[in-house]
Amino acid sequence: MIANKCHPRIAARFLTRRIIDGRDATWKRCLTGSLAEEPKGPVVKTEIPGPRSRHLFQELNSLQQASSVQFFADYEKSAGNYIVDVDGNSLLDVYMQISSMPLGYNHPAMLHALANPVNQKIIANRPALGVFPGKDWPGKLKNVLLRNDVAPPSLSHITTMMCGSCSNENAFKNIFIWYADQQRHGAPFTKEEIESCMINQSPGSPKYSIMSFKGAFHGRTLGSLSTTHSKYIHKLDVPAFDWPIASFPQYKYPLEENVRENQEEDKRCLAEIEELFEKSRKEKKVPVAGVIIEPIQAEGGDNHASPEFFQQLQRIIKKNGAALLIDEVQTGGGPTGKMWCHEHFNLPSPPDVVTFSKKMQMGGYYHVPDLKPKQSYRVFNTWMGDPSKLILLEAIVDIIAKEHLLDRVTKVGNYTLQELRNLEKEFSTSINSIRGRGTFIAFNGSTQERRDDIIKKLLAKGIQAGGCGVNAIRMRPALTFTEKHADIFLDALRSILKQ
Ligand code: PSZ
Repeated sequence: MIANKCHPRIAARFLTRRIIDGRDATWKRCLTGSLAEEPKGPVVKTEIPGPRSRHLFQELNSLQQASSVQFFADYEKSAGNYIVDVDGNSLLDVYMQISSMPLGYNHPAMLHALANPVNQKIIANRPALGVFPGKDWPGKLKNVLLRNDVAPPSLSHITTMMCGSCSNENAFKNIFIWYADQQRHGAPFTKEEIESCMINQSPGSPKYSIMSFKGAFHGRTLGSLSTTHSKYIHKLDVPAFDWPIASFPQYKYPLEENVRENQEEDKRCLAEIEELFEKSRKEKKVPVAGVIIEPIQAEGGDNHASPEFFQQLQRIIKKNGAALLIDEVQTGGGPTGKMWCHEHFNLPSPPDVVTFSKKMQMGGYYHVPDLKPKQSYRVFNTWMGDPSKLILLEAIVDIIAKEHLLDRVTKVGNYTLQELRNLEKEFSTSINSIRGRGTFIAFNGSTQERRDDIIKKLLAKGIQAGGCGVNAIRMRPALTFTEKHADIFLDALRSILKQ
């Protein structure tokens, strides 16, 4: 990887000049490198949050509930794998805006795409995509989101949306519409259905459900929140659908030493899923129209399940005439070493729906042709996505392909996992359960306090990491994360564990 010679601020200045006079070509030189120039390593100048962050916090907190803010960033100065805060601290960012920055900060290819005058018109004129899409929209969908090396294998249809929550929310609706159409065997809507739906009563508003899993996170809008079960603070005081919730496998690590127990765990969960299908239909009379599952439960603590579990799950779902929705909001876009994590599972047929957001820049879902609603305006909103985000995604997927970033993710991920396992051997009383695919990696602190303490000390050493679940520390670096960055993380972790 060639480091770019040009600081992002200088690049931005050239970009502005180019926009102003349209003649200066020197900006191009600034944008040909593949990474914005990164610091050589983390630089910590103040405690974090520092005085400037604390000052801004007071200002923001007087306007809104801002207690979740960790520090204020300087996005002009941030570069590649490093986030720079307003107090001048440069932090190696292995969390990347909750897993949503595929190429790190100020990637030249993304800045370049934004400077293109054609793209500026796309950014300035945001369409209501469901009614007035631009002339290039079908082509863009085909060439970016449905590109062979981007779309999940064998999924030919796409609905674009805004965020992860609303992608799941609309995918649920899409599944219910498909399910209802099957129940009425394609017959037209009845007068009773049309009238009853207007007052939220059946048969127009049917009692169907979406099955989800304990520990899952699928977002915070009302329908999605009913399928989220990671933390009470997300849910408390908010009415929820009483939909079935199954157990997600809880494995013992290391996997090689616990094969039989973990297979038993798969069986236990699969039996429970079969039972819930049965009970929902027969006892509760709320049939399950779809099942939503993360390929790796992320917010819930980086819980993995085996390919065999997912294959059997798909079999059970098909047997029950329901749809399988794989939520790849956090796993999609390459961090597991494949564009989509479910590609690791060798499913006999494609999942019915795959939702995405985060690294894909824009929300939405891929789906099988059967799920295309028969009427217009069934799944719809004003924006239905954002063409300006597709400009960025186009630049991103080009770089992923050109620089073979998925192979790199696999290589760096394997290296990091191996080194973490070595650390675990040495410090088994502090960390355990090393797990991951690609650079989508996590390990547990021996207790929640130990986990929190490690994250705090990593930050003091200039590393921005994140927690998940009860006691896990997770890595969600950019796809441009290298062994060099991994070593900085591992050295810091080692010195913390040694203390
Ligand atoms: O606390 C929060 O709201 C967070 S922290 C991390 C997320 C949300 N992740 C979002 C997410 C996800 O990880 C999965 C698997 N599915 C859906 C979502 C919701 O996406 P957004 O946040 O874009 O609505």
